[in-house]
Amino acid sequence: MTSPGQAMTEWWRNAVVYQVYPRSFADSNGDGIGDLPGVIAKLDYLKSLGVDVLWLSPFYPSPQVDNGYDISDYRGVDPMFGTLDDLDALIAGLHSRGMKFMTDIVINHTSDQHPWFTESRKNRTNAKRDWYIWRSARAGHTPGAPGAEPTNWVGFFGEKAWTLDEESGEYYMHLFCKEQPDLNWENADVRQELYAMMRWWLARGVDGFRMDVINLISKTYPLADSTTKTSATHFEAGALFAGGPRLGEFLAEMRREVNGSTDKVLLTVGEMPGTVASDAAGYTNPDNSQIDMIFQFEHMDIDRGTGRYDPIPWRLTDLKRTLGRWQDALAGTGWNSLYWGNHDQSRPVSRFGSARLELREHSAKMLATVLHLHRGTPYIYQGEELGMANYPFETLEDFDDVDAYNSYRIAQTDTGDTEAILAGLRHLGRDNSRTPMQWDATTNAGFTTGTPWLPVNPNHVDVNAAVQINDAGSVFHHYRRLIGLRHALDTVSLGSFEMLLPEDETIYAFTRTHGSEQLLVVANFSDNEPEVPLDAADWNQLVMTTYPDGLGPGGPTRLRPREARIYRRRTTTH
Ligand code: TEU
Ligand code: CA
Repeated sequence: MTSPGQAMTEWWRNAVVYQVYPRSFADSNGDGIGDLPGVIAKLDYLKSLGVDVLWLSPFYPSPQVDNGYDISDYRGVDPMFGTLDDLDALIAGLHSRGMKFMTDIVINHTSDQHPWFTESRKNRTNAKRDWYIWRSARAGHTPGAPGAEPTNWVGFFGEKAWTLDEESGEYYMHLFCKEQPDLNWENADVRQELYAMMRWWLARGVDGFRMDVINLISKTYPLADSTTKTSATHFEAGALFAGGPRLGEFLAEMRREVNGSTDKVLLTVGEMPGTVASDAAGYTNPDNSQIDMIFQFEHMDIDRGTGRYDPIPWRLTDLKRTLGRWQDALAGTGWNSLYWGNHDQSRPVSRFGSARLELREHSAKMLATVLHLHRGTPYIYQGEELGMANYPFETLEDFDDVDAYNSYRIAQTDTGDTEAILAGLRHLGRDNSRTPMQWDATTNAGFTTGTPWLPVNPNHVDVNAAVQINDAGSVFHHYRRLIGLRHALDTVSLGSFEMLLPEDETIYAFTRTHGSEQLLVVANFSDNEPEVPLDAADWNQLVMTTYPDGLGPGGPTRLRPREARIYRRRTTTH
């Protein structure tokens, strides 16, 4: 049993992961869609940032109904992104620079174009029928009639979780689009085929797996109606389609079959929407040999009202309460993933930073400082290191996301308030993080020589990598310094966490302690200049501040707008 704070020696304990959404990162052939050669061309950029792992979102053959999270061939590369040779070159390029490659696998569901599903749906008796979740119409109901779905479940994109296959007269389950049928993990053949696929990727040099919605692979059987109103990010713990009774068993089996097949220490990360901290502590406890860390969603809910695209004012005390709860719950033997954004979330600087343009950079640096000084593994989503912001979407046609279109259509029928859903999508929509990476101030931000699949943010003339790489005071270099601090100090990666000022709605403050070294982080989440209600005499070594000129006129006891500071001291009491 590893004791709290005991040195945990896996390489990823002080690593920083950078997520690339290939479609929007760099386009090498002018078709307006990012691709693998484009990623390869930017490896020196990632190396200069100092990140350790590249997490690549799906690049596999896919009809692209959900931008690749609907896979039709697990062992290939979609021609729009390149070839397997390109992928091998990417992995080799990362390894030659001392970086690692984590691939994103979607194994709760496949595309409906996957050969397994086209076989499975042929008839009720074929060998692949039980590879998916098929059920007859609800007793007493005619297939296709309203209410005939086997259960009342509503999926993540707001639609019913069952679609009738006219051919066979049965329904199949899909917790996302109808083009994403759920695999039946109760079938051992399915599991073994997926483990074999994962081992195939290990043989190609993969160093880890990000597993999409992996807590959905164990459903609660027999399948029954849900008694709680659940939506994508608001479902109560124990929802019938998440975190079912066999999840730990499946994760442990996967670890034996996949991690156990290599001497490499892999990084395994499970995306687990709706999981609560107490469950996560079990999944990530090394003694349980299940998974290294998980993506949880609790802090992604603090600014959502009844629906995923129903933005509400959020409170700093709520943010501190949830992040603090997860730090405490995973303090001993668990492990956190730390993130503000990814390809499913809007840009953190627009969501949690200042509305004032002149405070955008300060907001980005402050948010980065707070996140990267927590205990766990920090994730940087492409462009976050530049302070990239939400795009000024106007009409529904500006978006290119199935989740946006579904949500709009559901709002049309449910409330009729299409302005409200559009406002919600503008603030929280996934496409905000999917607009092209901003490399420079030229046309299309250097992302493509063609027409980009999503428009480039007009602010790229000011917010771009080229200008920031040459500016030591930029957001880019602040991220680089934070990564360097994590690599240098065990206190950052392993130190115990204590939240301070839990009831303060302006300042986020906490300490990290490891042996006799203690760090203090104080961050101002406001546009004002609050007093720092802490004993400045105790903290005399300033490690870092997000303002270029050291402490402001207010000295150590006053923070400037959206400023964060890191202090260090030696303690004798530890
Ligand atoms: O997201 C799953 C998930 O947690 C959803 O609630 C997600 O936040 C949703 O997309 C809300 O808009 C994963 C992938 O990250 C996402 O891109 C995919 O669309 C989804 O699974 C299905 O594979
Ligand atoms: Ca391309």
